[in-house]
Amino acid sequence: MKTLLYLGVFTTLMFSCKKDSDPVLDPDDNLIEIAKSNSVDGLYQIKILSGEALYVGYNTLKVELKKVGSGEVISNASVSLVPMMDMGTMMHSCPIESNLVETSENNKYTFRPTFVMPSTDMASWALNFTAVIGNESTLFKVPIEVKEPEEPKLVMFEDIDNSKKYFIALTEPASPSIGVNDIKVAVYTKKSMMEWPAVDGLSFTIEPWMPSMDHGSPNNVAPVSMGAGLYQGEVNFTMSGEWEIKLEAFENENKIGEAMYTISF
Ligand SMILES: [Cu+2]
Repeated sequence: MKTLLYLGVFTTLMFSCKKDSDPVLDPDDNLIEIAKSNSVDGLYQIKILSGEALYVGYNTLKVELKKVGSGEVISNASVSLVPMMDMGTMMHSCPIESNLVETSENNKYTFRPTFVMPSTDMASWALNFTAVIGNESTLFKVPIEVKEPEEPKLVMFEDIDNSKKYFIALTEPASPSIGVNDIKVAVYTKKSMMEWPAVDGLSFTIEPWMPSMDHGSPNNVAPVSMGAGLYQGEVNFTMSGEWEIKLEAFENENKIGEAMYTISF
Protein backbone atom coordinates (compact mmCIF):
# COMPACT_ATOMS: atom_id res chain seq x y z
CA MET A 1 0.00 0.00 0.00
CA LYS A 2 2.82 2.36 0.98
CA THR A 3 4.78 1.50 -2.16
CA LEU A 4 1.71 2.29 -4.21
CA LEU A 5 1.34 5.64 -2.49
CA TYR A 6 5.00 6.54 -3.11
CA LEU A 7 4.67 5.46 -6.70
CA GLY A 8 1.62 7.69 -7.02
CA VAL A 9 3.50 10.69 -5.61
CA PHE A 10 6.48 9.96 -7.83
CA THR A 11 4.30 9.75 -10.94
CA THR A 12 2.55 13.00 -10.03
CA LEU A 13 5.93 14.70 -9.64
CA MET A 14 7.03 13.36 -12.98
CA PHE A 15 3.89 14.71 -14.57
CA SER A 16 4.19 18.12 -12.95
CA CYS A 17 7.78 18.50 -14.19
CA LYS A 18 6.68 17.90 -17.76
CA LYS A 19 6.37 20.75 -20.23
CA ASP A 20 3.08 21.39 -21.99
CA SER A 21 4.56 20.16 -25.25
CA ASP A 22 5.47 16.77 -23.78
CA PRO A 23 3.31 13.84 -24.85
CA VAL A 24 0.26 13.00 -22.73
CA LEU A 25 0.58 9.66 -20.95
CA ASP A 26 -2.36 7.32 -20.71
CA PRO A 27 -2.85 6.81 -16.93
CA ASP A 28 -3.69 3.09 -17.45
CA ASP A 29 -0.34 1.83 -18.64
CA ASN A 30 1.98 4.74 -19.34
CA LEU A 31 1.18 4.90 -23.03
CA ILE A 32 1.66 8.06 -25.06
CA GLU A 33 -1.28 9.45 -27.01
CA ILE A 34 -0.12 9.36 -30.64
CA ALA A 35 -3.25 10.65 -32.36
CA LYS A 36 -6.97 11.20 -31.89
CA SER A 37 -9.45 11.47 -34.73
CA ASN A 38 -13.14 11.24 -35.54
CA SER A 39 -14.50 8.64 -37.95
CA VAL A 40 -15.34 9.73 -41.49
CA ASP A 41 -19.07 9.68 -40.53
CA GLY A 42 -18.32 11.72 -37.38
CA LEU A 43 -20.06 9.24 -35.07
CA TYR A 44 -17.03 7.70 -33.37
CA GLN A 45 -13.67 8.80 -32.04
CA ILE A 46 -10.46 6.78 -32.22
CA LYS A 47 -7.47 7.26 -29.92
CA ILE A 48 -4.11 5.73 -30.82
CA LEU A 49 -1.63 5.00 -28.03
CA SER A 50 1.90 3.62 -27.96
CA GLY A 51 4.84 3.28 -25.56
CA GLU A 52 6.83 5.84 -27.57
CA ALA A 53 6.63 8.04 -30.65
CA LEU A 54 6.18 5.96 -33.83
CA TYR A 55 9.40 5.05 -35.62
CA VAL A 56 10.71 3.20 -38.68
CA GLY A 57 10.55 -0.44 -37.54
CA TYR A 58 8.21 -2.65 -35.50
CA ASN A 59 5.69 -0.69 -33.40
CA THR A 60 2.97 -1.76 -30.98
CA LEU A 61 -0.19 0.37 -31.11
CA LYS A 62 -3.15 0.30 -28.74
CA VAL A 63 -6.40 1.70 -30.07
CA GLU A 64 -9.48 2.91 -28.17
CA LEU A 65 -12.92 3.59 -29.67
CA LYS A 66 -15.58 5.87 -28.22
CA LYS A 67 -18.94 7.15 -29.30
CA VAL A 68 -18.87 10.90 -29.97
CA GLY A 69 -21.20 12.74 -27.58
CA SER A 70 -21.95 10.03 -25.02
CA GLY A 71 -18.30 9.00 -24.70
CA GLU A 72 -19.39 5.36 -24.49
CA VAL A 73 -16.39 3.04 -24.91
CA ILE A 74 -16.82 0.61 -27.81
CA SER A 75 -15.25 -2.66 -26.73
CA ASN A 76 -17.15 -5.12 -28.95
CA ALA A 77 -16.06 -3.94 -32.41
CA SER A 78 -13.94 -5.85 -34.93
CA VAL A 79 -11.17 -3.56 -36.08
CA SER A 80 -8.73 -3.89 -38.96
CA LEU A 81 -5.86 -1.62 -40.02
CA VAL A 82 -4.28 -0.70 -43.34
CA PRO A 83 -1.37 1.76 -42.95
CA MET A 84 -0.80 3.87 -46.07
CA MET A 85 2.04 6.09 -47.15
CA ASP A 86 1.21 8.74 -49.71
CA MET A 87 4.37 9.64 -51.63
CA GLY A 88 2.63 11.93 -54.12
CA THR A 89 3.36 9.84 -57.20
CA MET A 90 2.48 6.56 -55.48
CA MET A 91 0.96 5.00 -52.38
CA HIS A 92 2.13 1.97 -50.45
CA SER A 93 1.35 0.09 -47.26
CA CYS A 94 3.75 -1.75 -44.89
CA PRO A 95 3.91 -5.07 -42.99
CA ILE A 96 1.61 -5.74 -40.01
CA GLU A 97 2.10 -8.68 -37.67
CA SER A 98 -0.56 -11.33 -38.39
CA ASN A 99 -2.75 -8.66 -40.05
CA LEU A 100 -5.92 -9.94 -38.42
CA VAL A 101 -9.23 -8.37 -37.52
CA GLU A 102 -8.69 -7.46 -33.87
CA THR A 103 -11.08 -7.67 -30.93
CA SER A 104 -10.50 -5.70 -27.73
CA GLU A 105 -8.71 -6.60 -24.56
CA ASN A 106 -9.16 -4.19 -21.63
CA ASN A 107 -11.12 -1.99 -24.07
CA LYS A 108 -8.08 -1.64 -26.36
CA TYR A 109 -7.32 -3.13 -29.76
CA THR A 110 -3.67 -4.01 -30.49
CA PHE A 111 -1.84 -3.65 -33.83
CA ARG A 112 1.82 -4.23 -34.68
CA PRO A 113 2.78 -2.47 -37.93
CA THR A 114 6.37 -2.25 -39.19
CA PHE A 115 6.82 1.16 -40.81
CA VAL A 116 9.34 0.94 -43.65
CA MET A 117 10.01 4.66 -44.20
CA PRO A 118 9.94 7.86 -42.13
CA SER A 119 7.43 10.66 -42.74
CA THR A 120 8.90 13.52 -44.78
CA ASP A 121 7.63 16.77 -46.34
CA MET A 122 6.96 14.78 -49.51
CA ALA A 123 5.61 11.57 -48.00
CA SER A 124 3.02 11.13 -45.26
CA TRP A 125 1.63 8.17 -43.35
CA ALA A 126 -2.00 7.58 -42.40
CA LEU A 127 -3.55 4.73 -40.44
CA ASN A 128 -6.79 3.59 -42.09
CA PHE A 129 -8.96 1.68 -39.64
CA THR A 130 -12.22 -0.10 -40.40
CA ALA A 131 -14.32 -0.83 -37.31
CA VAL A 132 -17.36 -3.07 -37.58
CA ILE A 133 -19.68 -1.99 -34.75
CA GLY A 134 -22.89 -4.01 -34.70
CA ASN A 135 -23.54 -4.46 -38.44
CA GLU A 136 -22.28 -1.02 -39.33
CA SER A 137 -18.84 -0.41 -40.76
CA THR A 138 -17.06 2.81 -39.79
CA LEU A 139 -13.89 4.23 -41.34
CA PHE A 140 -11.12 6.27 -39.74
CA LYS A 141 -8.24 7.93 -41.55
CA VAL A 142 -5.67 9.05 -39.01
CA PRO A 143 -2.56 11.01 -40.11
CA ILE A 144 0.54 10.02 -38.14
CA GLU A 145 4.20 10.99 -37.95
CA VAL A 146 6.86 8.25 -38.26
CA LYS A 147 10.43 9.10 -37.23
CA GLU A 148 13.77 7.55 -38.07
CA PRO A 149 15.11 6.23 -34.72
CA GLU A 150 18.61 7.23 -33.60
CA GLU A 151 19.78 3.64 -33.81
CA PRO A 152 18.14 1.92 -36.81
CA LYS A 153 15.68 -0.84 -35.89
CA LEU A 154 14.83 -1.94 -39.44
CA VAL A 155 17.23 -3.38 -42.01
CA MET A 156 16.30 -3.99 -45.63
CA PHE A 157 18.29 -6.17 -48.01
CA GLU A 158 17.65 -7.63 -51.41
CA ASP A 159 18.38 -11.28 -52.17
CA ILE A 160 19.99 -11.11 -55.60
CA ASP A 161 19.13 -14.73 -56.50
CA ASN A 162 15.37 -14.32 -56.30
CA SER A 163 15.26 -10.49 -56.40
CA LYS A 164 13.21 -10.49 -53.21
CA LYS A 165 13.34 -7.64 -50.69
CA TYR A 166 13.56 -8.60 -47.03
CA PHE A 167 12.71 -6.34 -44.10
CA ILE A 168 14.22 -7.45 -40.78
CA ALA A 169 12.82 -5.51 -37.82
CA LEU A 170 14.44 -5.78 -34.39
CA THR A 171 11.63 -6.05 -31.81
CA GLU A 172 13.58 -7.12 -28.68
CA PRO A 173 15.54 -6.37 -26.51
CA ALA A 174 13.52 -3.20 -25.90
CA SER A 175 15.21 -2.59 -22.53
CA PRO A 176 18.63 -4.27 -22.77
CA SER A 177 20.61 -5.15 -19.65
CA ILE A 178 23.88 -6.91 -18.74
CA GLY A 179 23.56 -10.67 -19.19
CA VAL A 180 21.41 -12.82 -21.45
CA ASN A 181 18.58 -10.93 -23.18
CA ASP A 182 15.85 -12.22 -25.48
CA ILE A 183 16.46 -11.06 -29.02
CA LYS A 184 13.51 -11.05 -31.43
CA VAL A 185 13.19 -10.01 -35.04
CA ALA A 186 10.19 -9.86 -37.37
CA VAL A 187 10.83 -10.68 -41.04
CA TYR A 188 8.70 -9.56 -43.99
CA THR A 189 9.00 -9.34 -47.73
CA LYS A 190 7.34 -7.03 -50.26
CA LYS A 191 5.07 -8.67 -52.82
CA SER A 192 3.39 -5.49 -54.02
CA MET A 193 2.68 -1.96 -52.76
CA MET A 194 -0.13 -3.42 -50.64
CA GLU A 195 1.14 -6.93 -49.80
CA TRP A 196 3.94 -7.34 -47.26
CA PRO A 197 3.76 -10.97 -46.11
CA ALA A 198 5.66 -12.45 -43.16
CA VAL A 199 8.60 -14.75 -43.98
CA ASP A 200 8.96 -17.94 -41.93
CA GLY A 201 11.53 -20.71 -42.09
CA LEU A 202 14.72 -18.66 -42.52
CA SER A 203 17.69 -19.45 -40.32
CA PHE A 204 20.11 -17.00 -38.73
CA THR A 205 23.53 -16.80 -37.19
CA ILE A 206 24.17 -14.23 -34.46
CA GLU A 207 27.34 -12.36 -33.56
CA PRO A 208 27.36 -9.57 -30.96
CA TRP A 209 30.45 -7.38 -30.94
CA MET A 210 31.66 -4.53 -28.75
CA PRO A 211 33.64 -2.35 -31.20
CA SER A 212 35.19 -0.04 -28.56
CA MET A 213 36.88 -3.01 -26.82
CA ASP A 214 37.12 -5.41 -29.75
CA HIS A 215 35.42 -8.40 -28.18
CA GLY A 216 32.32 -10.50 -28.57
CA SER A 217 30.47 -12.64 -26.04
CA PRO A 218 29.78 -16.36 -25.43
CA ASN A 219 26.42 -18.14 -25.03
CA ASN A 220 24.36 -16.46 -27.74
CA VAL A 221 21.46 -18.30 -29.36
CA ALA A 222 20.63 -17.53 -32.99
CA PRO A 223 16.97 -16.54 -33.50
CA VAL A 224 14.74 -19.41 -34.73
CA SER A 225 11.43 -19.20 -36.59
CA MET A 226 8.37 -19.01 -34.29
CA GLY A 227 5.74 -18.41 -37.01
CA ALA A 228 4.01 -15.19 -38.13
CA GLY A 229 7.41 -13.89 -39.32
CA LEU A 230 8.79 -13.81 -35.77
CA TYR A 231 12.19 -15.24 -34.77
CA GLN A 232 13.47 -15.54 -31.22
CA GLY A 233 16.93 -16.15 -29.76
CA GLU A 234 19.25 -14.92 -27.02
CA VAL A 235 21.98 -12.28 -26.97
CA ASN A 236 24.54 -12.05 -24.18
CA PHE A 237 25.83 -8.58 -23.24
CA THR A 238 28.77 -9.18 -20.90
CA MET A 239 29.01 -5.47 -20.06
CA SER A 240 27.15 -2.21 -20.72
CA GLY A 241 28.12 0.10 -23.58
CA GLU A 242 27.67 0.05 -27.33
CA TRP A 243 27.14 -3.35 -28.95
CA GLU A 244 26.75 -4.28 -32.57
CA ILE A 245 24.63 -7.33 -33.34
CA LYS A 246 25.16 -9.01 -36.69
CA LEU A 247 22.50 -11.44 -37.92
CA GLU A 248 23.25 -13.39 -41.08
CA ALA A 249 20.11 -14.71 -42.80
CA PHE A 250 19.96 -18.04 -44.67
CA GLU A 251 17.31 -19.67 -46.80
CA ASN A 252 17.92 -23.39 -47.44
CA GLU A 253 21.53 -23.02 -46.26
CA ASN A 254 22.19 -20.20 -48.75
CA LYS A 255 23.09 -16.82 -47.30
CA ILE A 256 20.57 -14.26 -48.53
CA GLY A 257 21.78 -11.22 -46.62
CA GLU A 258 22.61 -9.78 -43.22
CA ALA A 259 21.25 -7.30 -40.73
CA MET A 260 23.34 -5.20 -38.35
CA TYR A 261 21.92 -3.34 -35.35
CA THR A 262 23.54 -1.16 -32.72
CA ILE A 263 22.31 -1.32 -29.14
CA SER A 264 23.66 1.02 -26.45
CA PHE A 265 22.80 0.90 -22.78
CU1 LIG B 1 7.12 5.56 -48.75
